[in-house]
Amino acid sequence: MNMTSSYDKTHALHAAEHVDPARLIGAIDALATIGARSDGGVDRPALSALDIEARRTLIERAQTLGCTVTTDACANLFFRRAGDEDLPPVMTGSHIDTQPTGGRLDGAYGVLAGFECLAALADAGVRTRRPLEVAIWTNEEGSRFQPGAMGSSTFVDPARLDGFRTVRDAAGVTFGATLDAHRTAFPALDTRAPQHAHAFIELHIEQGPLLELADTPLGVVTGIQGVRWHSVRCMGAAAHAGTTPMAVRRDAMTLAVRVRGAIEACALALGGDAARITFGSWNIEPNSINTIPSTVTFTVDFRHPDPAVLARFDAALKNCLAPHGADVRLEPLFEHAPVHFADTAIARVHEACDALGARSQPIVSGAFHDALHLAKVCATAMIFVPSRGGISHNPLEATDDADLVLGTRALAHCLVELCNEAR
Ligand code: HGY
Ligand code: MN
Ligand code: MN
Repeated sequence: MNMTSSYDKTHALHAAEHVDPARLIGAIDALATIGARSDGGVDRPALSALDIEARRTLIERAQTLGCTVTTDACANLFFRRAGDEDLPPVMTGSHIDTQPTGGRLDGAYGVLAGFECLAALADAGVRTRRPLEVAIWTNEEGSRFQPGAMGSSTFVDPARLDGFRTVRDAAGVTFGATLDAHRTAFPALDTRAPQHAHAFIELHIEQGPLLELADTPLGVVTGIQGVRWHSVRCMGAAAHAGTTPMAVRRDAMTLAVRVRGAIEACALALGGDAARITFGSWNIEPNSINTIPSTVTFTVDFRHPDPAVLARFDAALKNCLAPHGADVRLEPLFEHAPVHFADTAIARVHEACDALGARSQPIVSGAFHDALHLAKVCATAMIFVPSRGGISHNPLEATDDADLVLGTRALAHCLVELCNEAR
């Protein structure tokens, strides 16, 4: 059925109605097999062979959907459906790299829902004024290479790429080497012409408990809280576990545990119930049962919605470390202020939820997302669906199929309305 190009509101609803539940869930199941863990989770590190394999399957699918496929210097992928007018596109998408013990939805859902919208538009015969572009942003998780959201960050500020290229993973591989390998893997891909988006809408699982507790199927995300990532390196002296008296030891782990406690106490005192402090990654040298640790390096991940608290945390962190002098070294890895999304984009999300007759509620994201960076250059907002038990970054991560489908229908409605905006 070929719709007229009048761009009236029926197009958005028509596209939403053509979202195919079986096709969406089938695509999620298929992608989850690439990096599948035996416990039902997914381990697909950024720009690993598994990530390349997943990208290859999605490039092939995009080509069957008639999309043009391009990439950029940070290995972001862009799948574009032409509009009637060559205006700045509306973008959607997310990431397909995962945590080591990740779930099958974090990031992947937003990318595959974008693909489902492309397919639903084709099935519905809906044309749009503007192009619609689905993006895969590189290294959103920041688990293999810090910081996170590197792909969307360089899309917005290309000058950041040179610094990112030198970052090394735990095995000593540079991010730049993986980017070069990606280019080799996809030699025929054209480079995307520099062009900012008209708007960006990211669909994502909430990864927390609030929507499920409120029994609300859709979250209208109004912003993202702020984040601080640091690495703390504690130095001691390797010595024999059996012969070295306790009084003369310089045990790096004893120092690290003391420093960790001080940082946690200060974060909770400053941030109260809204504070989120995590010491997730530890590296011990020489990591031997009978040698006193010479060096212990651990990471700090602090989140808070209030910029004043984040600023006070930065200062307090230095005070926590000062008493230990040169034995403790702090390295900043990532920081971003809290973000408030554009009211115009938030309004489109509200409109979509209402048009579908779905209950929704405003929510601020506890996790960061690529929308963090896109919000700097275009009207940006997000849509959340509930996470079962609020669980994420865990193989048990799950969302009811009905919610996954409803979120995708809301995305389709929102994207079509934005695509038909003349300015
Ligand atoms: O850490 C985060 O908030 C995101 O899941 N990468
Ligand atoms: Mn994510
Ligand atoms: Mn994540």
